[in-house]
Amino acid sequence: MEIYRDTVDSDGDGIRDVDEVEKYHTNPNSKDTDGDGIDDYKEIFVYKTNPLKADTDGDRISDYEEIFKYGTDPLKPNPNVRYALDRGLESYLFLVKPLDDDGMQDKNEKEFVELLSENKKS
Ligand SMILES: [Ca+2]
Ligand SMILES: [Ca+2]
Ligand SMILES: [Ca+2]
Ligand SMILES: [Ca+2]
Repeated sequence: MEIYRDTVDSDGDGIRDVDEVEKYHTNPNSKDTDGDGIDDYKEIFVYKTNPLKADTDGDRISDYEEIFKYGTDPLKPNPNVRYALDRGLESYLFLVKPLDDDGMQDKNEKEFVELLSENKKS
C-alpha cells in the first residue's frame, strides 16, 4: 500500500502527490495550482517559474502572458514592457523588449517609451 501511495498522481500533471505536497507545496488535486494557465509540471521543470505564483517575477504580467503572449522573461521583471503595456503599446513591444536587460527603467528608456506613445497618438 505504501508503494502505491507514493506513485499516485491524482491530478495527472506528471508530479506524484507525495512530491507535490512535500517538495513543491503545490496542490496534488490541481494541475495548475496558481491558475496562471501553465501546468505545475511545466512551471517546475520546463519554464522554472513559480508554480505557486501566477506572476513569478512580480512585474504584473502573468507567467502565461510572458511566455506565450509577449515572449518576455518570466523570471525577470520587465519594467519597460510593463510601462509600454500600460500605455497601450502592445504592438511596439519588439522595440521595447531589448531595453529591459538590467531589470531597471532608466531615464532614456522611459523617454523612448514616451516617444512611442506620442507617435502612436498621431
Ligand atoms: Ca500531480
Ligand atoms: Ca501554474
Ligand atoms: Ca506560475
Ligand atoms: Ca511576470
